[in-house]
Amino acid sequence: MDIAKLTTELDQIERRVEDALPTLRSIDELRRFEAEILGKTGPLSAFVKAIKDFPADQRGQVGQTVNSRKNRIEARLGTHRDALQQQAAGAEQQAAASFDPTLPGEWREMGSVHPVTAVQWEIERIFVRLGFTIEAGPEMESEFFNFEALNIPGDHPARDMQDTFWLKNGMVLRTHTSPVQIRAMHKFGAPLRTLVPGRCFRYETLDASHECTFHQVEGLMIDRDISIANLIALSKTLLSEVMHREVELRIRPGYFPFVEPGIEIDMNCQICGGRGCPTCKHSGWVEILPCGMVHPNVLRAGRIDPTQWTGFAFGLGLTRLAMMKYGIRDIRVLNAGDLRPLVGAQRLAGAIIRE
Ligand code: FA5
Repeated sequence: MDIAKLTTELDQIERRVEDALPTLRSIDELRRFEAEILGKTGPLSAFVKAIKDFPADQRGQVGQTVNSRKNRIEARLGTHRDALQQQAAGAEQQAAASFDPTLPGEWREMGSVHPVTAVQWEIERIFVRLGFTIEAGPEMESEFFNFEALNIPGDHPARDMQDTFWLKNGMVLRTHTSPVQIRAMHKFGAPLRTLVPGRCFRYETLDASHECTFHQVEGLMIDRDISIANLIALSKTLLSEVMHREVELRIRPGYFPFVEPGIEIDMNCQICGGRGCPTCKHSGWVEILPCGMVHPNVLRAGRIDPTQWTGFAFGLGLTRLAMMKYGIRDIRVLNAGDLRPLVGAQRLAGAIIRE
């Protein structure tokens, strides 16, 4: 390369810089351009490296030319940086001066928890106040915990009460939260107060009030001299606290092999006010809280002495309670993944959580 060609190429670089400056509107853009022109792999570094290839008598002049052009370009970019920084400071000042703290804030749509979660948290708060611990158990459960330990042996007709998903490995998807009763007894012994919210699975025909995946909350209290009166009083308090009003309940005998006596507590349907609708299968009542006194065989399976201790257990239909609370007519919308039918309920649920 000769000096004339070098000068032409330096001219071109300077022109490129001049052309680019008006398009560089932010410090970031400027920084990127600077790196392109002045960086190690840029054209100016290549010229600096090339100085040594010129004949010795020309090197001084070439060096001077390259350095002075480099300084000029650096100065030009520096001036542009100052201008951009001033502009940014001015814009900030202007924004601060035009900020009106009396204007109403921007409305942002709030997210919310799922209605079932909202009711679950509410129930947990009530029971934690009463000294209950919150437990969890596995959703894939052994036949022993799901049935046998709950006084439902293999040949017992009560196995047909809960349509079961059997897995290839011989386990089941738990059909109820009751297996955690036994797990909690093994873990804590007596006395014991525990609450177990959780997902359950049944091979059901779906309708407005039956899903194959739904939530229950198991409650278990074991102590000395626990009676069915304690259970009924607690159930009434629980349901009216969750619904935030007195609710009409119907108590009738119920059969579950793991309790004796067993009772069913139904709530009058909050969707139709008890007149009858598809949600309550036109009966005016919704099965919500089956419960009873823990069967001695179950206490034994839990390694608790039934001559010393008594207890009650319940298996609240959490999903159905959430439907009653938020006026959700069809259980299928809860798991459908379409948020639109849930929006109203979720707003209410959000309000409850923020209370
Ligand atoms: C049981 O699951 C017993 N483990 C409850 C229990 C626990 C009784 C402790 C006594 C002592 P049941 O099958 O009735 O019982 O179910 C309990 C509640 O879960 C029902 O009242 C209902 O509200 C709800 N439920 C049951 N099946 C479904 C379903 N397919 N979809 C939605 N909710 C359901």
